[in-house]
Amino acid sequence: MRFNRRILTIALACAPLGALLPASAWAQKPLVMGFSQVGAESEWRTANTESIKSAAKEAGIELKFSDAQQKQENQIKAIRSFIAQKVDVIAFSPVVESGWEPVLREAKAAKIPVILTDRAVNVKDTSLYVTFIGSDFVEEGRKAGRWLVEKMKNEKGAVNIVELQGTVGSAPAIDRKKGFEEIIKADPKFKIIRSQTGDFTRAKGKEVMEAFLKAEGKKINVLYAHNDDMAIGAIQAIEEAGLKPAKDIIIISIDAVKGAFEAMIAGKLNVSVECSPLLGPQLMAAAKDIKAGKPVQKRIVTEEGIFPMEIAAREFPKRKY
Ligand code: GYE
Repeated sequence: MRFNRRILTIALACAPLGALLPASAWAQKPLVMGFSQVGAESEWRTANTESIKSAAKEAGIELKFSDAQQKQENQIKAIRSFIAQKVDVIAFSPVVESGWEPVLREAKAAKIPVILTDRAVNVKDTSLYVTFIGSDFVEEGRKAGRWLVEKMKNEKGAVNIVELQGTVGSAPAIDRKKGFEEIIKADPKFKIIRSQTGDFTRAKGKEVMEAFLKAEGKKINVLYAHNDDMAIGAIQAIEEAGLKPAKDIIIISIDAVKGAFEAMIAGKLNVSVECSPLLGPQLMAAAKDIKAGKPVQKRIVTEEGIFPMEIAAREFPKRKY
């Protein structure tokens, strides 16, 4: 009995100790981040995952990483589990733009800040997330369009374009289409004759390109692919159809991953617009700032360029993804 009372006394004496600890001692406690990734659909995504994991390690942030296999329901489940685990920060790359309000409201009610990386969400209440770190996809589409307009400036006849769209409903698919169309519509000779999703993967890119070739054959002058992986898949389909990629069909894509540089050096891809997947360091910095109560910008835009095949060999050794 006496022994028990002693334990109780010690416990009570220790209880308020935490509150008396200096702030620096609490700062030692690693920040815990729950991250819900889209999947592993492309070379871009692999580099993005790698960037996030290594940046977390470097920043001393404990990362709970979850792969959604390109399914929104899996992302919602993961976010709910992060809320239940009371993580310090939730970050995610939303596979599609819409349908996020309920789960984001749950995170807000639990007072867990949310950071969006890579892709945006379509919500009326923007207080549901703290910041969005990622590329300007509309501008990427415009860059692709501007390159094509310049390339075809002496062309008098129709320019028939086929388009391989990214995942249906995803921010990059919606925005890259919008930006590209905005530029090419200035000249009616540019016509998108077929447009279909290839879900950002090589396999689907190849499959859909085969269908385009079957339906349109030699009428196709240009392929605009929303990412490099789909373009690489399509290149195979074009070769198997007995045509020369980048010559018989001009090919434009987005991301500028290593695979695209290899294709450009081999003379099979004309141009790739850069989209950097190396978002890890910015994400970890933002998470730390948020936890420290520092203000963060609502929108953090990644800086990017464009790489035509003529400079691919020179640029290749400098590429980090
Ligand atoms: O372009 C594509 C990936 O959201 C920017 O997703 C990203 C896109 C990227 O699968 O390759």
